[in-house]
Amino acid sequence: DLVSPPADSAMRRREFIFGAGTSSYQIEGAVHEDGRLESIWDRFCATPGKVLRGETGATACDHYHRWQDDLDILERLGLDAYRFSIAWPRVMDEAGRPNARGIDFYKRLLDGLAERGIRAFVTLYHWDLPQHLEDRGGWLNRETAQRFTDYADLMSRELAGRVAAWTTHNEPWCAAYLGYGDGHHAPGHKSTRSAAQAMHHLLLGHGLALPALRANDPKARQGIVANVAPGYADTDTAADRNAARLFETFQNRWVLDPLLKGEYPAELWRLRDDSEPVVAPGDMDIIQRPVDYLGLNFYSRAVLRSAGPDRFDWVRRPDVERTTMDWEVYPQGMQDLLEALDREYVRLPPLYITENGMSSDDGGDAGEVDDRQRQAYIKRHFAACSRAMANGVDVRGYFIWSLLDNFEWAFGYERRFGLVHVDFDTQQRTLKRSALAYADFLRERAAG
Ligand code: GBH
Repeated sequence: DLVSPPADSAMRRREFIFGAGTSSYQIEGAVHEDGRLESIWDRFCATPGKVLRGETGATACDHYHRWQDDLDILERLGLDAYRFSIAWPRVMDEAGRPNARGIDFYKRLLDGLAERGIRAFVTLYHWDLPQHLEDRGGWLNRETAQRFTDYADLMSRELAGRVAAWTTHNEPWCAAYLGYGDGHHAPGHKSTRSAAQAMHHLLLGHGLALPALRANDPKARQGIVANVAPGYADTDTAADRNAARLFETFQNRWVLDPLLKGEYPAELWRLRDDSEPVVAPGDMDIIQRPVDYLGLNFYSRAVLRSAGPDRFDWVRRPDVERTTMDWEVYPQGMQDLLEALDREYVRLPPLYITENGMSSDDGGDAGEVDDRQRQAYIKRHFAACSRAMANGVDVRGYFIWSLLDNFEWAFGYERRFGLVHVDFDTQQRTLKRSALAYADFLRERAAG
């Protein structure tokens, strides 16, 4: 089969978790139902020019109504775990009071997973901030970290006992930098100073939420998910090697250093003339509170060359395999990065690959979806992860992004990451060959 780790891989051990992931705004739709409030992504999508072809998450995969079918697909695939996110605007009103109808949706979903023997990895924040909080400054307002803690406290009280692992934030780098720095994501601010401040408040919210999650749901694991990418020097010169290092500071250390070392890398504030965030006394101790695990989302690598002191440029290598996102397929990068993080961070907790996958043109036909590029992509990344594990890196699980073709943020519906094809006219789901091959491997592992 074409989607499986190598025969001798530690990933074949029974306790290693295989799953797939989604996020609320990308799949749920039903944006006006059961008291859901507006999110920053509803507002961003309604702003002309922000999302390709003006597409929105208003319907998406209609998962809010089709969740049972989607759980049946998870069961059919034989997955150990499902990673999804809760839509904050569904579960609290503007005064911070619980919205029972919204919360009930997630209770039904979690019960449905339990009935099928599938563990839940639940993300609290996958970018859909309630718009009323953005109207008060969003992540630029320190108060939002406190509101996030209230939300985490409420969810972990309501859903305690049903969740295997809580994730505070998905990819703070994207939420901070794409949302407040370059403006490609909601809420669409463009200022590097804002990005640094938004990042600080996101991380502060993470740290503040941890004690509540632990107290309310002591059997669950608590962690955070970061997007990471290794940087490679275009040429073997000191200047290009430094450019690669600066990229990794910007992309990886900006998030991982405060979490695992309790400090921001000082050189960060020289890159692109960023300015330091306002940090109150004690904040860094809150941010570096221990977590049970770190989730890593891995897609590609970057190749960099120097563009002067403290400056780097991306280099587009010709003649390499790419996905329809135009991201290079470079599995070796996963092994290199995992091993580098293992060397770099003394306090590195157990790891999960919480996202890995690719977008491809799989054709719009129902019936058979022949996505052999995805099958090969997954298999090669499984092998890279296995090599890192053989060299001592503690990886506990692996989630493919994504279960379903879905709303790919600023790119709308054209970039298809799913193991399962979705026809967005009919909402018909079709398992792609990658999904069938993944299921074959999981069945074989369960039997053996
Ligand atoms: C994830 O973000 C999101 O969590 C998910 O919602 C989304 O659907 C999925 O990925 C697919 O986009 O030159 O290596 O730096 C992805 C974060 C950050 C990954 C920027 C690619 C640029 C390529 N992305 N990164 S690289």
